[in-house]
Amino acid sequence: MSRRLLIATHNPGKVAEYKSLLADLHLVVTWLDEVGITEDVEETEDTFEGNAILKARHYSALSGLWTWADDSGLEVDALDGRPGVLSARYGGKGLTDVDRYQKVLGEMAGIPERQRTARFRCVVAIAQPGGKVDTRDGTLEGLIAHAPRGNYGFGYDPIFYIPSFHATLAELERGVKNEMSHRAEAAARARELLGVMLSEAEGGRSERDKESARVSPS
Ligand code: ITT
Repeated sequence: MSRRLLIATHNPGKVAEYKSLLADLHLVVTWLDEVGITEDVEETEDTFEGNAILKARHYSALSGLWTWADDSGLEVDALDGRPGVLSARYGGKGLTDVDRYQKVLGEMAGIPERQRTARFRCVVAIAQPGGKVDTRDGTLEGLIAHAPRGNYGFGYDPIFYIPSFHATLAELERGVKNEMSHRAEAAARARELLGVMLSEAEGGRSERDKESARVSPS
């Protein structure tokens, strides 16, 4: 029987993206809503790694399944790494994506080009039920633009300028972004990690099976 892998998100877009990436691993990929988990764990850690691990452990314990969780956000060097882990809630509750990137633009007013460096980071954590948890990360380097441009994507995409593309992330079609994004890089690395963790778990299990066959009376 195939193993089930829980993607720890309520976001169906993320599930679809990860499902296609993991298609050849012979796993049944499921997600929080499908297994009836409605609660949201509070992301209390101050690093992406910490929050990804917290989510993976929490939902794995709750479901008893292998669990894949991610955390991501924007780090701006001139703002000492802000909004960072606060990216989704920067400036407080009730703000829109536009309000949040306008806040970043306001804080960057007067900062010259060479000091506008920033990156998106994503960390994926994988938890084995009652066992190991490990992480892999991905980054996408760019500059904070002086004004928003483009309508694709979400979040801070309109103010994230990539010099080699002469465009903001919001000016690039989804397929282009998905090939080089921080999430794509973290996911590709985590996919390899998952393969290794699964085969180690299988190896451990078959060793234990052999051992118990040797010691159990027939
Ligand atoms: P979950 O339900 O899966 O936790 P989320 O909305 O919290 O989804 P993430 O943890 O992936 O989403 O991202 C946190 C925030 O970081 C997100 O709300 C955006 O503001 C920002 N962000 C992350 N990746 C981004 C991207 O590719 N483009 C623009 N903004 C991004």
